[in-house]
Amino acid sequence: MSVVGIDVGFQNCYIAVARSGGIETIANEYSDRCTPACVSLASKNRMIGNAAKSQIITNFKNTVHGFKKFHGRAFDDPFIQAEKPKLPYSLHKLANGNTGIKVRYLDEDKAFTVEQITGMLLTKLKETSESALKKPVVDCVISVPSFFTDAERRSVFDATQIAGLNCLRLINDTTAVALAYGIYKQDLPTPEERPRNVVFVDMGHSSFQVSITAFNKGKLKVLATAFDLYLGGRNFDETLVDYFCEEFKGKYKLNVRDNPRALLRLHQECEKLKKLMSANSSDLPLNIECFMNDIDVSSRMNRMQFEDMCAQYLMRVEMPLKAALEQSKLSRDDIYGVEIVGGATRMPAIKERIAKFFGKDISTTLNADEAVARGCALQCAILSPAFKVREFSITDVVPFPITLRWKSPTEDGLGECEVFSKNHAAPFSKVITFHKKEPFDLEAFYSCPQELPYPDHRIGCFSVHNVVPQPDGDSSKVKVKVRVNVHGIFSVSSASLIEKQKGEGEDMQIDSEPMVQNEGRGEEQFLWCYCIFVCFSSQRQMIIQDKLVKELNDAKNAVEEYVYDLRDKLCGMYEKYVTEEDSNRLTLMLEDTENWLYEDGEDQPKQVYEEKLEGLKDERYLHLVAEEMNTVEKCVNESMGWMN
Ligand code: ATP
Ligand code: K
Ligand code: MG
Repeated sequence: MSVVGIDVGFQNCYIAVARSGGIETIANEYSDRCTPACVSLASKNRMIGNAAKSQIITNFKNTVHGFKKFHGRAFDDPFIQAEKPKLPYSLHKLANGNTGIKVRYLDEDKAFTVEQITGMLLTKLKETSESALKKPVVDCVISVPSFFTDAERRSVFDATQIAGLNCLRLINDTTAVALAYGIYKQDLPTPEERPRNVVFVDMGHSSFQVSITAFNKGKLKVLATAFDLYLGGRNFDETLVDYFCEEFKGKYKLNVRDNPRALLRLHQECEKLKKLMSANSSDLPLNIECFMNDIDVSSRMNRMQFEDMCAQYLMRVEMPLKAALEQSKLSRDDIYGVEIVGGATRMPAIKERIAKFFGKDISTTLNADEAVARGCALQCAILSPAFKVREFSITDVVPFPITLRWKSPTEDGLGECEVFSKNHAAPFSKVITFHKKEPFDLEAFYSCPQELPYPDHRIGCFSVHNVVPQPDGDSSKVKVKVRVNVHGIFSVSSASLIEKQKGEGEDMQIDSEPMVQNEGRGEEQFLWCYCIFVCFSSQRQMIIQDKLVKELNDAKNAVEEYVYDLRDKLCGMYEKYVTEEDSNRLTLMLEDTENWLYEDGEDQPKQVYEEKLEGLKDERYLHLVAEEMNTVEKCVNESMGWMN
């Protein structure tokens, strides 16, 4: 069993694995531990990661990056609509209203779902882990931003399935970092002592996340999370891009925004300049040769100037820090340390603001790029029975409160109850008891639409079936189990009918302690409870479709491989055993098959390829050859045995 943790970033992905020596981050085939979140589709093939990144400018229409936040979002979503004009590739409204990514692939126009694109990226990351571990990788833990809602999490989860991964947990970025911080600490307070409270701050390319976590020996408990969804390294790149576009308009009469390639190049150069400015406060040059219309451009910038230009973004650093501290109900003095990760926290101005807010030096002991992946791998190790790791319990939080609503004979026809409050512990199950005479629906939604960084506050509608009155005509007691699972996804997981006990008349009652399922009481009767809809419902159909396509391709490839393999053998190891006449006959057969594959056999059902392969393998003559070879080999081996 594999133990793999993957940080799927907006810009950069990292993989950590467990090996005998412990947790380590691994490099891809370019000896790079960072794999760009980039997928490039072309007329002959697709490229993923570093190879795709090198296509960003040359094949800009079909090179997809910056797609992480499209997960679970409809095409009409304001966020998607705001991103759309900034993208070098096209988005497209899919039949179900979801966001499709339109590219030209294998000389055809295609609209991929974001699950498919992330699925491709994850497939690449899976392969990288497999070549490092030298064994198949299935089990893994993957990070998501703590602010991802149900629909976003479901969508990422679907992508993991497309990639053939078994995601044991979708873990929040900052929680993964907290685990990487805490699990090896020898000096944490005992469970009886006051916990050690640590702030974790992660600013990546697209967003800013903060969590405050309490540590005791053997456990961590997230107290609060806060975020700015739209504040990340890319805002600072864009600020520079805007500035130089303006400057070059005046200085060189260039309209950079009209030229996607030039604009992409400027983006890359601005990001480099931004990074240089983190280490260097002096005046730095920006030079791009043959930038546009054969013109070389050049300019200068320094950190102070840059920070002035970015004042509106720097101002926003404090808000999530403040929000997290308030929610945790701690004071600054209760904070033991502030740990920062994420590439964008390397900017001195960001560090200064964080340090100033908490009134203490910030710590950069964690690896800013790899901490999330390491935490994911640690969580995977904890969950994997195959790997021995220190016991460590993790309690996360529900980021947005969740309410259930149902039809009720009382209360103006509707009953409503907040089942998970903000920062409620997660994963967590609750049992809610209803008194009902007939089947009913439970509608789940996020309670505070105005706080929700997502346009649709509905989560799903769950139907509880087969509810009947008691023989005496009274209501039956129905126990419904609701749950926020390890992935942070909400569901109504089961319902059961319980014989009525006299003297209880309320319509609904909630048990807030997690209850053991199957108490073994004879009077419980399991009820059908299923989900009518989940917003932007998970894409099972697509996954099935992808699987079918893959199986079909595999079957076709198997025929092709067989042809190549046998052809090699005929001029190689079989040569001695096959007469020229037979060899010619077989070569002709292979040629026919190959031609067929490119003509009539181009587009056939899976079964046809399977039969073709069987037919080829059935060639009796080859069995004889193989048999003869085996006998010869055996004799050789035996004689070698004699010699030893
Ligand atoms: P997200 O967490 O938003 O999904 P991500 O995980 O891909 O994104 P990171 O890899 O943590 O993001 O950080 C990438 C960002 O950090 C980019 O904007 C990059 O330009 C920025 N960055 C990296 N190094 C530096 C540096 N030395 N100075 C300034 N910015 C930097
Ligand atoms: K990352
Ligand atoms: Mg990140």
